[in-house]
Amino acid sequence: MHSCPNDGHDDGTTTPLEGHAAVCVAMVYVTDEQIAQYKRDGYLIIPSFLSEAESADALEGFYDNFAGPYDDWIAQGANPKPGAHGGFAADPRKAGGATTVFPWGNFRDSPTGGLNLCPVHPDLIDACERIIGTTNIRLCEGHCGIKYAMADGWRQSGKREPDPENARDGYHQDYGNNTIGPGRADVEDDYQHIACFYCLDGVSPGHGPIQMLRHSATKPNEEGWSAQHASAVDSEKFICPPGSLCFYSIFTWHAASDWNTDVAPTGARPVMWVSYSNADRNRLWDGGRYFSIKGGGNGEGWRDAITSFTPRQLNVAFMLPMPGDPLWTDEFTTAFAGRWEGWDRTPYDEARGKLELFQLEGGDDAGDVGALALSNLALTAENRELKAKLAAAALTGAEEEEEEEEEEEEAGASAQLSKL
Ligand SMILES: O=C(O)CCC(=O)C(=O)O
Repeated sequence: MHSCPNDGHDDGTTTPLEGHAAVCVAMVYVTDEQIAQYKRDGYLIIPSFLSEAESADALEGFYDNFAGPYDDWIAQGANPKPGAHGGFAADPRKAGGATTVFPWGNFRDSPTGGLNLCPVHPDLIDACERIIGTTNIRLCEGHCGIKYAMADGWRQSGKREPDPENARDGYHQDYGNNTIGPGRADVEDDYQHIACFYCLDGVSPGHGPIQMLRHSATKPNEEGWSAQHASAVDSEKFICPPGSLCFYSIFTWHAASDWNTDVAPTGARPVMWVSYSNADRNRLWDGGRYFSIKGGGNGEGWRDAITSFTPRQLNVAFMLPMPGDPLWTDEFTTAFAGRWEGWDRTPYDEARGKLELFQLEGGDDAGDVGALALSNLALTAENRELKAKLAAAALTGAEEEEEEEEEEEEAGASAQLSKL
């Protein structure tokens, strides 16, 4: 058993503190069983994911950088004024203006790292690596939001909820804002893009808890099924102590809920959204804030760009791999086309078709596809072999062409001679 400074989780497991990681044996805090549960249910709630000290520091960092607590909001007039994150918020206590997105200032020199620890907590990184199945992952998102006690179901974004006229306030999946990738049924998730909510303060009944719907309760193909309806029996409210974390996926159905001032007349619910995705070369389109719909533009802008850009323009703008990349399986291409009506899938299908033909025919005729695939294939291990084959075939093809040309020239010359 190692001994090293740790942050002492409630269940006795430990995380080495920064600066000691190299000499400590890191413990797995989110267990394999919990990860299996996450994949089975579509979400996983870990109460008190942050230690008490981490949680308190993060909350102070939240008030300093993003928005003050309920008392500040009341003291400032509790106006439903436009504030941070497109809704209502008290002024931050220390930052000049509300800072919604990671990274934040550590104004108090917090010993645990303050608000910035949340998105890059070693236990979170460790769990995300194991869920995604690689250490090559990247943080895509870390941003704050707050909801204050307000009557009549007002939410932080400034809308009433549940809002029958705006389905986005009901049960929904998050992929629409988090990725330009295709929509999927939650059970088809490939777990390459993880979303999480931190509740930085305790959430009690009445505090507008987020509601999570288990995979097993989602039956989108069943006639008459609606998430809204299913939630009445099957959803779990994220009621928790401070510093709790809920892993979910961008395809998990979930919803906001009303703040209930009868039950909780005062208070606030500060949260942080965090997401991670696979950082493989051909997944870089998937979720980094500046390559997601959350990062910029609007729905119309994204639709216009995706349906009018050439493959190369899509490649430089959003890191969408070029035709010929292994990402563009028939299934993925169809799903992508399903999301972006008007997107031209032809170059992707053609390149895949040529590659398949090439592979089927044992690489005898590299032709155009050889050059195309050579320039577009990801330099991953599984592609190296194919790349070498293509190069060899392209070489053989060129030699054969040269030989053919020489033969033709010789034949032409002897025909000329025989005419003389
Ligand atoms: O904060 C909430 O109450 C709901 C959040 C939500 O549904 C979302 O971020 O997708």
